[in-house]
Amino acid sequence: MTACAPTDALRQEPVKASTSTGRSDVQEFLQMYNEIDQRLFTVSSQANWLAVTDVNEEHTGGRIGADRALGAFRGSRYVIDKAKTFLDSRDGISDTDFRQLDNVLLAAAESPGTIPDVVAARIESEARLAAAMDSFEFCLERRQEKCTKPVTPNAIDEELLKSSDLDERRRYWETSKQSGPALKRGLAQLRDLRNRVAGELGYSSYFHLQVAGYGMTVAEMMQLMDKTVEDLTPLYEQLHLWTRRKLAERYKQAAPAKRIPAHWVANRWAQSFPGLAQGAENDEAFRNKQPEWIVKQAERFYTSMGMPALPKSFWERSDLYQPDPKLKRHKNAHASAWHIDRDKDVRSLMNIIPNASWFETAHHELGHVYYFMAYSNPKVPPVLREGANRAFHEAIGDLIGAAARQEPYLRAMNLAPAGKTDPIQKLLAEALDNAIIFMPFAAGTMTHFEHDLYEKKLPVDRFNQRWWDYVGRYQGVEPPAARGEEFCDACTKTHIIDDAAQYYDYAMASLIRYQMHDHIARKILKQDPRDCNYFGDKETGKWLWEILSLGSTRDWRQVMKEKTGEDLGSRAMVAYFQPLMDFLVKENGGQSASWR
Ligand code: X8Z
Ligand code: ZN
Repeated sequence: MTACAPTDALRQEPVKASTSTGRSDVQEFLQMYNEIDQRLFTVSSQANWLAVTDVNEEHTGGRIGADRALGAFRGSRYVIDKAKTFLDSRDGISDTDFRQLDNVLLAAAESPGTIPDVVAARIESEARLAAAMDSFEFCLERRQEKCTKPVTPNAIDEELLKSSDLDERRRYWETSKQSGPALKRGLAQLRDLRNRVAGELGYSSYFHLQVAGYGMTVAEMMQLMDKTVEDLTPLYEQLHLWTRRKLAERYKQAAPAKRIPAHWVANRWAQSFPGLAQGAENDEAFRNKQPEWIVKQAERFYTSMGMPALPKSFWERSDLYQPDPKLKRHKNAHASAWHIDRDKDVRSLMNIIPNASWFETAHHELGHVYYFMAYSNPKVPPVLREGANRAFHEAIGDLIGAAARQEPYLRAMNLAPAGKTDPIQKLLAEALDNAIIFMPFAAGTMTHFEHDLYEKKLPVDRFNQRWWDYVGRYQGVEPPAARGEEFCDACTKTHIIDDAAQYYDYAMASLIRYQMHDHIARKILKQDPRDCNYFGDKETGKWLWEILSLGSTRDWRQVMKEKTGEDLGSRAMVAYFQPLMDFLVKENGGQSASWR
């Protein structure tokens, strides 16, 4: 069996790469484009991989060179003119070819050859800022300008999860914000360059260009995000009220009347409130495991549903664990998945230590990797080897990660805490860890901040104030003390630097995930969505694989409607958590939950 050939249940007939109908001039152009683009993309991905897994001047230079070569091809006048001409004369062009041409133009807009100096400056600035972020050393103690106590992001997270000493918590939280000032000016410059690039092909900003990948306008995306926040606010407010009391008990303080101090929370950006639900989280179960077991166990979930094993090259080429500090190798701290050649070379970058959070993240990353593997098939031309949309890509691993929290599965794998877990505590843990608490951060704070950054050209001396305005408004969280413009707390979030103007992807992914989960539980497994088990279910695997293997050959709205029977929305998510809402309203005794 070749590396990622599907198992029997999922086998597909190989088909020729190009569609047999449609205009031959268009097909000739697309064939040429796909071939060259795939090669240049591979070179660029390899260089980028080196640049983020081993940050040094040489690798940053390599990335800049490879990205410039890719950009020069994608944004060449020839490519832009051809794609535009074909798109204008729609006649006789098949749907797949039309979608390819659309993607060709979107990629061209990232590096238009009509402004080569701006494109070159943007590529360089992006590489240098990423290198500055990836090699940043967080420091707990300094003596005479020298760091005497460096600390890893993993160690900061562990401290914030465990410590109930508020002074210590504050020290660690403030340390986690040290990278902001070092990145602030660079982000302001990069924002201007990104906007100038996007403006060249008529986009109002870089934010607009990223939203265009969904076939949506900026106003439509913002409306969807605002509606999502609105739909989930009643539950978020109840959770917030409950959390205020819970944390106050833990720290032996009076409960905050309104906003929660940021250093009270076990996540650096308060995008989740982990470690609070009783007996539903079981970090201990992971303590005696090897880091490799975490990824293997995640893989087992996918293979149990009939998906293929990860290719051997995944294990050889990925970079999954924390580097040995003695080696002084600087490596990006944030998990990611890579489709190096738009074919069989799939990898992941993580810094796994055995705990519940990395267990979840490993499932997330493998969701991306299985998506890569599924759409790398002859029916999908390389230019369409993407998710139905970017949010679909984010949703798959979260769906499986959530399935891996289900009790029957945890029991079978000896990962469940002793005794039967209260179902409400389980729902509570899910809502706090990554579902409901996440939504005002993703759809509110992050999306609105980046909207203002790019669309409104937010002045650099208002970055931090705007950030905390949104954190306060959407999340009900405040800094331990005033944070002036000498800081850039938004800059400490990886995506603001190197995944720009895309964070609404994750909010939309949450909607997609609950919609898919609802369908799988009720229509395929015929089980209760709050107590079901996909592990080993081949039919669920087949249903998912059908979606994954389409890549972006179909419109995502149609895929959603056909596969789940409804349009994208928050219905399934709200329904799933309804028992938790009822519980919290009682528990909170009808107190006013709002901090506004
Ligand atoms: O960045 C990620 C993944 C990589 S695509 C680990 N996530 C977001 C984050 O960490 O902020 C997953 C959920 C949200
Ligand atoms: Zn992801």
